[in-house]
Parts: sequence; structure tokens; C-alpha cells
Amino acid sequence: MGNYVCSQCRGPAVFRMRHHRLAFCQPHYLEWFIEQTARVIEKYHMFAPTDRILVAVSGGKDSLALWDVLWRLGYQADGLYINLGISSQEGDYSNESQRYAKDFAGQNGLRLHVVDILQQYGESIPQFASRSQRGRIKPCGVCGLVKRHVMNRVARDEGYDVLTTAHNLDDEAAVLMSNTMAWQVDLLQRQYPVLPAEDGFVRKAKPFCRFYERETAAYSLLRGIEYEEEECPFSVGSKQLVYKDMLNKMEETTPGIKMNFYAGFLNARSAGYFSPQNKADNEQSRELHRCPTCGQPTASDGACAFCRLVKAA
Ligand code: Q46
Ligand code: ZN
Ligand code: ZN
Repeated sequence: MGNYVCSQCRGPAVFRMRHHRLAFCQPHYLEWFIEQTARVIEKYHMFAPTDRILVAVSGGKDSLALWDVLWRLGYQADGLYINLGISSQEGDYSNESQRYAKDFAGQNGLRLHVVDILQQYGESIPQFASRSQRGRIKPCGVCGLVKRHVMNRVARDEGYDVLTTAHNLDDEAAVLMSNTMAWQVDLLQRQYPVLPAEDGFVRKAKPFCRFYERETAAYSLLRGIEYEEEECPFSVGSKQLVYKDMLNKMEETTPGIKMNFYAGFLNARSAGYFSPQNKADNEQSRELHRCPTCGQPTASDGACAFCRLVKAA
């Protein structure tokens, strides 16, 4: 870490953040990171100390870091691991990720819900994807649909007040860029650190949305959290990664540009730039019904997309 000193104690620093003009030793970085998370939770009114929180856990560095920070802050936070049934050349990606999530829960005395997609619905994500509409839907499309359905179902069935995910600034900036390039205004309207519960959907919050990925990675590393290092094999070549690479290149020459892009969007959104002009029209276009099969909200007239997928496979 060169000659940098900790901004707090002036001891040798182990991690430096150029855009914040801060560097920290290990204990002060862990402290700073937890404080910053608490600030974001408060700033966006994500949840209260008495709320029951469900943390979507993938077994990777970000989600285990989020779970770690939430329980250290004293929140009642349980985990949810969804086993997608994905394998890679390197090994059994989903089962190994599940082991990391289980070990973390066991070591810290935390409760983990596990939903195994293959066991519960008879097909893994790759199987669903190859059979759905004769393979026209890519695994990530199917996976997103299944995860959203399962997360909402578990959160509601088990009485949680809020579902948290570990999306970081790199994730949010990449999604923002993707939505902006296509001017998907409806998606821009719904991109925010917290979304209220409505129409059968549980409240959702992203407490890490203002942390760079390298900051969440540094937290896991310096805290000694053991996590699945392998990436999902289907993430290779995704549009998300292309946007992430572009943003990383821009960040190299202009430190802080990612944060400015995202924070500037949030300010514009708060100022009403992405609000629907005609609220009644917007509400009508999003009119939701209950799926007759699973009871979850859906914009379709009949069964929801998840139930149609499961039935078709
Ligand atoms: S897990 Fe699922 Fe991701 Fe794998 S199949 Fe795609 S969406 S890449 S977050
Ligand atoms: Zn220090
Ligand atoms: Zn349904």
C-alpha cells in the first residue's frame, strides 16, 4: 500500500479509495464500511431496527458481506440461498456456493432458508432454459424470473418486512447504463435503492448500492469471510459485463465517474425527471392481477410468467 497512512489512526494503510481521498488500516476500514452501510440504510429509509430482513445470499463476496454487516449492526437478518442447479467446467457451482452460504450461517449462528430449484420444481435453471420456448430464452432471463419469484414468495410466506440484495455501485451503474442506452424509462423509474412494498411485492432494498465492487471485496477479504470465488458460468459475455468493463475503463482515467453517473441519476430521479407524466395511464398499464396458480402478482391475464415456465418445461 506504498506510503499511505490510515486516515483515522495514521498507522500503515491496507486499503485506499482515491475518489473518497481516504485510506484505512484493517480495523478502521471494517469500521468505516459498516458505518457507511448504516448511513445508506438511514438515508433511503430502507428499514427499521425492528424489521425482519431477508438477505438474498449467493455464496459470493458481496452477499455474504451484506449479511455480515447487517447482523453486526444488530438487525434481525436471515439468509435465503436459491440453488439454481448450475455446474461449470471447474465444478459444481451451485452446490459449492450453497456450502459457503451454509458455513457462513453455521459459523455465525444465523438462519438460512434454502430453496433447491431442481428438487422443488423438477428442473434446474439450465434445463428450464433449454426447454423454455425451445431455448429462445437465455439462462439469465429464466434465472432472473425464477429468482424474483422465489425471493418474493419466501419473503411473503415467512413474514419478512424487506428483501435485501447486495447489488453494489458497479452493478447499479451497469444497469443504469444499459437502461439509458435503450431509454427504458419504465425501468429507470423503478431503479432506486429502495422500492416500497406494493401490490403483493415485498419491499426491496440495496444497502450496498453506493459501494464500489472493490470496496465490498475488500470488506470480505479483510473480514476473513470465505466465499465462492468462481463466477456463474453464464455470466461470461453478458451485456452487464460489457457495460462494467466500459465503466471500469472510464473510472481509470476519471476516478469517481461511476459514482457521479449513478448519484446524478438518483438526484434527477428525485427531482421528478423520470416520473410518469400521466400517473393514471401508468398505473393502468401496470395493472396487476393475482396468478390463479401461485397467487403472486402478475401483469398477465392468466398464469404468471413463472408458472407458465414451470408448466411448459
Ligand atoms: S446466476 Fe443466474 Fe446470474 Fe448465472 S444464470 Fe445468469 S442470472 S449469471 S446473477
Ligand atoms: Zn487505522
Ligand atoms: Zn404464478
